[in-house]
Amino acid sequence: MQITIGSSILEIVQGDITRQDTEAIANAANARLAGGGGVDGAIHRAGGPAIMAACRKIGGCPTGHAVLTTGGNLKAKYVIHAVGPVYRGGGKGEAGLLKSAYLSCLKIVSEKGIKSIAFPSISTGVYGYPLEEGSRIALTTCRDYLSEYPEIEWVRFVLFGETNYRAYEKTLKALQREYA
Ligand code: AR6
Repeated sequence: MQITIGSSILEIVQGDITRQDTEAIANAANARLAGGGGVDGAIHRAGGPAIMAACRKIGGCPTGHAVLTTGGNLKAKYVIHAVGPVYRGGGKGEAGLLKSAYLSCLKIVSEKGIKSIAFPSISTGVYGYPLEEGSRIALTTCRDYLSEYPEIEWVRFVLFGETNYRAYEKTLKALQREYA
C-alpha cells in the first residue's frame, strides 16, 4: 500500500529490508553500533564486514540519533544506523526518542541528497515498543517530513511478517483518511 505526499511516495511493503533497491536503508541499531540480532544482524550478514568496519570507526550513536555508513555488498549504497529507545513503559521519553531516531535518519537523507530510503520498524522488536504506537510515530514523522522536504522521492517501510505489515497498514489507512 502507498500514499502520495505531494509528488513523493510513502509506501509500506511486507518483506526483507536487506533486499531493497532504495538508495539507503535504515537499520535498527544499538548505541554501541555493535551489531546484534533482528534486522541489525540481517543487515550486517547481508552487507558484509565493511559495514561493521565503518561502525567501529564511528564508535557509537546516542539513542534517538543516527549515523551513516556504506551499504557494503547491499544493493543500497548507504545504511543509516538509527538507535531507537528501549521501551520501559512509555514514561521515559520513549515516544520523543523514537520520533527523533526517524527524524535523524531523514535529516541525513536530506543532507546527502538521497532520493529514496527504506525503513524497518525501529524499536518494535527486541526493544519492545508497542507496535501500534510505534507505527503511528514512524508513519506520521515520515509523512510530515515529506510534506516539508519534497526532494525525497520515496520512503518505504519494509515490515517483517504479516502482523507487522497489518499494523502499519491500519495506521497508514487512518492517515490516508486524515490526509484526504
Ligand atoms: N527486514 C525488515 N525487518 C526486519 C528484518 C528484516 N530482515 N528482521 C527483523 N525485522 P529489532 P529493535 C523486524 O529487534 O526493536 C538488535 O539486536 C522485526 O520483526 O531488529 O529496534 C540491535 O542490535 C521488528 O519488526 O530492532 C539492538 O540491540 C523490527 O525489525 C536491538 O536489536 C525491529 O526489530 C534493537 O531492537
